[in-house]
Amino acid sequence: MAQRILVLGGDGYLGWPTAMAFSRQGHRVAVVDNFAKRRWELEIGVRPLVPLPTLHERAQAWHEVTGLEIELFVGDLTDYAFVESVFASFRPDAVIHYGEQPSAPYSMIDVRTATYTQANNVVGNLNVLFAIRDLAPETHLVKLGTMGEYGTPNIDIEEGYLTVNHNGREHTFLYPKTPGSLYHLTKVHDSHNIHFACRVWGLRATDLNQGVVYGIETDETALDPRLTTSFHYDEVFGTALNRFCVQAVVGHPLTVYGKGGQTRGYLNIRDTIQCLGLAVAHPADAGELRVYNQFTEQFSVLELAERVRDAAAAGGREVVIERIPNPRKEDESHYYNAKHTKLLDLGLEPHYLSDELIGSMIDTIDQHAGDINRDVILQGVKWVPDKLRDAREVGAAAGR
Ligand code: USQ
Repeated sequence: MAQRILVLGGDGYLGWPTAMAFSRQGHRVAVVDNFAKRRWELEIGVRPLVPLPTLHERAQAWHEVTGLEIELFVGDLTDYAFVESVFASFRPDAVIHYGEQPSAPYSMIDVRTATYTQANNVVGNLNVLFAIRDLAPETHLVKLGTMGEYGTPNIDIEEGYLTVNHNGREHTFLYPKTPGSLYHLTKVHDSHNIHFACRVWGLRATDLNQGVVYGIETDETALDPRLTTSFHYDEVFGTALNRFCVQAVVGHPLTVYGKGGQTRGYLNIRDTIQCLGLAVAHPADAGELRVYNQFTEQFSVLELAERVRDAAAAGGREVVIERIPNPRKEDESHYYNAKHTKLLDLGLEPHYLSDELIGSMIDTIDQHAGDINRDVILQGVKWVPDKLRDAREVGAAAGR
C-alpha cells in the first residue's frame, strides 16, 4: 500500500538512493536536508568522488527521468519550529531518519566537532520524537542506528535486547552498549530516547543497527549520471571497503589500521535499500521498539583488504596492504558473533560480497580516477591526542 514517506537526511549517501527507491515503488516521498554534509566537506577540505548536483537539481533530474516527484524541505532538524512545520504539512505515515552526522572520525577531531555531533544528533532525534508525539502519533519512525552501538563485547550480540538472570530473577533490557566513538555514542543516546518514547508515549519505532555499508550503485542511481550518490573515500567520511577500492585504483597501499582483526558487520548499499523497504512494510506496534541488526556478513578489516588486493590483482592491478598505526582506540583482535536473522526472516535477499562486485566497484571508481585526491586518504584524526598518549605511556612505564 502506498505510504507518505519522509526521508530525513535525503541528500546523503544512503538517504538519496532510499528516497528514489521508495518513490519508484509508488510511495509519496519527501526529503528533508539542511546540507550540513556539504558544509562539513568544505570544512575539512574533501569532496565526494563524483561531483553532486544540488538537491533541487537531483529532484528535477528524477522527475525528468521517471516522471515522479520527490518533494523537498530544506531546514535543520535541531530547529523544532521547522520540524513541526514539515510534519504538519506532509503528515508522514513513516519517517526514515538518516539525518545525523554519520562519521566517527569527524566526532573525534576536537571538542567542537564532538559537541556539535552530540547536540546535532541527539537534539534532532528528540525533535522528531516530539513532532511524532504531538502531530502524528501513529507515524512509524524508522531510525538508522548502528552496529557500533554494541561495540565488541566478549559475548554474543543479540538483536536489540538481552535477557538477564540476576539473583534468581529475570528481566529483558536494551542490549548493553559499549560504543567506540563519540559519534557511535550519539546513536546509543538516540536508541534510549526512542525506547523511552515508545514505552512512555506509546510511539512505534524500528531501530536499524546497521553495519558498514559499501557500494556505489543502486538500481535508481544507475538510471542517470545526475542521480549518482555521495561516495566518499577520505579518512573522515569514507568507510572501509569503499576506501580500499579507491586506494586500489590509485595504487595507494590499503590502509589497515593496527593488527586488522577488527571485525564488523558489512552490507551492500542495495541491501540497505531492501532493509528499509522491509522495515517500512512491517511497522512496529504502538508502544513497540523493534530492533534489527542490519548487515549481511562479517569480516575483519584485514580480510576485507585481502579481498580487495586479490580482486584488484585479478584485474591486473598490484596493490599492497600496509598495517599502519591505529588512529583509533579499539580492540584489534576480539570475539564477534552478532545475530542478524530478523531481516532475513522478513525476506531480505542479500547481495553478498563477491570478487566480481569488488572488481566492478574498482572499474566504476576508475572512471573517476583523475579526480581522486590522494592527500585526503589519511588526514590524521586520532582518538587519543599524542600528548595524552605519551603522558599515559610514560606513566605506565613508571608503574603509575
Ligand atoms: N578501518 C581501517 N582502515 C581504514 C578505515 C577503517 O582499518 O582505512 C577500520 C576501523 O578502524 C574500524 C573499521 O575499519 O575498525 C570500520 O571503520 P569504518 O571507517 O569503515 O566505519 P565506522 O567508523 O565504524 O563507521 C561507519 C559509518 C557509520 C556507521 C558505522 C557502522 O561511517 O555511520 O554507523 O560504519 S558500524 O561500523 O557497524 O558501527
